[in-house]
Amino acid sequence: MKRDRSKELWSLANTVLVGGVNSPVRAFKGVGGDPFFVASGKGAHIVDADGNELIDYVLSWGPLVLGHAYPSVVEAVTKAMERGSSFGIPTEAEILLAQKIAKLIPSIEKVRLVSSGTEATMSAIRLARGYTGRDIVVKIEGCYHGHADGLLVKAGSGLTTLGVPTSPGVPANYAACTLTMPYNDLEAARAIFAARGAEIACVIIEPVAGNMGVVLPEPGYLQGLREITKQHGALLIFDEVMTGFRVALGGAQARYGIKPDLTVLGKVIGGGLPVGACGGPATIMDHLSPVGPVYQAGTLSGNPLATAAGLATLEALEKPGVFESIEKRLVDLCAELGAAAKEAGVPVYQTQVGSMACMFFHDGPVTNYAEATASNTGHYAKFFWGMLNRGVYLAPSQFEAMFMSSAHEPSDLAKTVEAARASLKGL
Ligand code: KE4
Repeated sequence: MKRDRSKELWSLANTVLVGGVNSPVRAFKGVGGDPFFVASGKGAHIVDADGNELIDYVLSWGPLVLGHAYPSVVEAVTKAMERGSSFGIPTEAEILLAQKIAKLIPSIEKVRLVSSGTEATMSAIRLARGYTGRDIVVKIEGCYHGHADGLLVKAGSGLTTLGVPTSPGVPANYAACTLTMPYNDLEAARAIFAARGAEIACVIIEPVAGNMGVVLPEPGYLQGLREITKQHGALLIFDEVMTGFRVALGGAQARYGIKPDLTVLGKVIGGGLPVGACGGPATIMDHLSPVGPVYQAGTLSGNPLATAAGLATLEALEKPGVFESIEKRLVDLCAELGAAAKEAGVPVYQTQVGSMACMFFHDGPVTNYAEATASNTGHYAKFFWGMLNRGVYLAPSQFEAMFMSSAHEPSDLAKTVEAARASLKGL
């Protein structure tokens, strides 16, 4: 596949952008080689700078659940732009998006909109500390919650891909306020709380882990965390930046029937524009400024363009049958990919829930970070390039998720399976 223009852009990018990118996962370090540059996207397809058309299963790392340039989203953002892109003054659109979020996610009574998932998790942590008067945050090894200082401890996504799960630059005394425990391990949770329960402000977790590949909660795990946190007066924060509107229309909390104290959202609620959100009961949320003392702010928080894109996306997604049809497409595709791996004699362990999935090059099971990181990343890299050279774009790391959209057609899925059969051979 010709990539001359991408190569030109890549060398140019490296003269002025650190590592040639504005987010590390885009640099293809997890699969080797150089990234391509994208020129446009429509539906399930993207076109790179050399005119190669690719079926996209990354979808901007999750936001584009309707595919690229979805007509009603384009129309909503265009109209909003014509009315002015930002005011720093309350607008009706912010109310409408917050109402939609609160309607779809019952544990959310009040919302604070921000401009990224990182901002949302950072705000939620500060709120939990302010609300409880406690300092310690507990996170899960391999979960990723954006790049706020205290959360870059044993984190997933790009940190795992790049082999630096705990980032330099975070003061040791601050990192000491973050404790970590393995996913799916209630004994570890009980031990941490037995030792330090009175100091713990919150547990923050991706209810379905999506940043060490996709790892599902074992039966009873989330309920156990809910009970332990309640028993010790700590808040349970569900980071649903990725799982929100992907694991279920009401998020993982709806699928697994768990009511967190705070929920963090992003990605899908911006429809491809910068939106994050923190939400929960008013009794907690009203501790945020200007009602309460916990300060939180943002120039572009809730801006008209992003709220227009997010609202149009959720309105299209909540239409009867849309979410289910996306999930069905992914279930069918995963079955075919598993069959292709079996046919090729390649050991894989597959996970899928809602419209997100993962194929670990691993005998299985994969239930936590230690198991996920034992995957054969060499096999993954070969598979990635085999698929890309056959017109299918998967996440450039074993430790990310595969996403489906409502725009993927049966012909896309058939082409994907054919490419997989060829790419799995000889691994
Ligand atoms: P952002 O700050 O990137 O909008 O959101 C951070 C974040 C928070 N929580 C979860 C569960 C997330 O998955 C993310 C961001 N996800 C990564 C990909 N796994 C974004 C891609 C990137 O870093 O470029």
